[in-house]
Amino acid sequence: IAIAQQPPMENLQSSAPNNWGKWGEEDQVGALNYLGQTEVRNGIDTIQSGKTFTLQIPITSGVGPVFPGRIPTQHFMATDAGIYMAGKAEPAPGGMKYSDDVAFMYLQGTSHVDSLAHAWYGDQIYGGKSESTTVDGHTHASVAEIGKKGIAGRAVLLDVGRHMGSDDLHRLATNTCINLDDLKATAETQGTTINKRDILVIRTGSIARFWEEEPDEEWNAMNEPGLCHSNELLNWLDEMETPMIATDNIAVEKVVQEIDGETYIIPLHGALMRDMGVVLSEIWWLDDLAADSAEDGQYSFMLVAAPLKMEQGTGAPVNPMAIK
Ligand code: UVW
Repeated sequence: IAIAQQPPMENLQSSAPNNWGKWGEEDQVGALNYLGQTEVRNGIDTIQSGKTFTLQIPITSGVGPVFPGRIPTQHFMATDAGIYMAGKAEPAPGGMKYSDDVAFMYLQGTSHVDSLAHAWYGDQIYGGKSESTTVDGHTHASVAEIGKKGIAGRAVLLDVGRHMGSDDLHRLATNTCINLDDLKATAETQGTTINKRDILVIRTGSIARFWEEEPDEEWNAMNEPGLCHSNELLNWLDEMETPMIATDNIAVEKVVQEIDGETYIIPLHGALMRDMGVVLSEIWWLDDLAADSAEDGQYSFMLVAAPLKMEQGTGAPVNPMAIK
């Protein structure tokens, strides 16, 4: 039986930035170390009107945009008024009644933050730790470490969907690659200055397709528009000391990428998460924030987000908040 040769991520990444050891051998939060008190104050300085936006998609039972292989959240009522109505339970002394509920969910099955141990190539994860640290729960760089630190700082919305997409829906066509020049051109059109250590929030406009009854093009995780791998992009992100990239698509990047005649699946996860320690966060709802930014011209804001402290988890849900 012929075993397929794996695409050579090692070669692809051989001249790309690597931040292993930069924040100590035992570091678990990578480029989030760039976010300190100064960066939080820089975020606060952007606040003008006090408008707030929550950026999580709704969690709806049985329905939701998920990466192939995952299923949407299943939500069940463990207790509700049915037990009282059926005479199976009495109200508590004093007359109070209550309901309880349970969810089975992929922790990356909604807007979520990935741990730095979530994806890797070869036999090492972020920081050079062995891939064996992921077995039966992450003993290094779990998402709980990001939950404990929290994410707060100045963020910029780069509405690439509005800049490069269709005029009416402000979204990118499926399979569109977003390159560094596109990010820079979007910032220039918006009049946005990207500062060092800014959190990058990139809007493709794509995720809305999932909920449309008659989508202009059917939503499909594998053909969503997203960032594409290039050393130019990686070097710029490294120079900008980018702590985190958040997007409204399924995987930050275009899932399938052809590079120098090779096919790669999520190569930027290898480059950004494993090698550079840049935190990735996906499936955000950015349309309301983007519409407001298009109206008032303010694309920088205070971002506050903390994933749930799922010990040993590879990812966790998040409901980020933008404050303008
Ligand atoms: C994968 O890309 C496999 O997962 P996520 O989109 O959560 O990073």
